[in-house]
Amino acid sequence: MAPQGCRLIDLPRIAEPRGNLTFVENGRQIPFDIRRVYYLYDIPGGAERGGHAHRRLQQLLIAIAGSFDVVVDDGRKRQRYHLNRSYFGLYLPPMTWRELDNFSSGSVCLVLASDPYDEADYYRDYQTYLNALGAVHEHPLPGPAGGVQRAAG
Ligand code: T46
Repeated sequence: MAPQGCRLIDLPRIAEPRGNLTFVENGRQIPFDIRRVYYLYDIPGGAERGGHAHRRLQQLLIAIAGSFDVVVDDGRKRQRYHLNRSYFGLYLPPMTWRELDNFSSGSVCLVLASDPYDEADYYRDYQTYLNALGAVHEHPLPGPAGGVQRAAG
């Protein structure tokens, strides 16, 4: 089972002989209004990103070029997603721990976010994150990532 609330979203794809087009609109394909867009690029081989959770932020992660993995953890369940299609987005609700790795050469991670950047919204320490979840989850299960879920395409 996927961590609480996390899911792959199949985005619209207009396929034409001259190329494909995918779009995202507020309140349509994703469950939040977009208030920030950023992207990760020029990522060196072996690099790891993330390693934190957000108190309130919702995000959609898209492999706009190349591929990478996102390990998602809600304090009870952990799932590794392999993103390699620009028409799939991984939705991450608030209070979701994420770690990104296995970036392919030339990969780009596009992120649509529900709020502007705010360092106060981060849990950057895993134990602090688990403690914050304590009221909700009594038996957190940190541990090695399980099987890989691949965006079917
Ligand atoms: C996530 C993954 C995919 C800003 O100034 N503005 C921003 O919008 C962001 C996202 C970051 N920053 C600054 C904060 C740090 O000084 O850029 C530096 C690196 O940020 P961070 O360590 O958060 O980067 P990642 O790639 O580890 O994580 C980011 C997002 O924070 C996170 O929510 O899901 O990208």
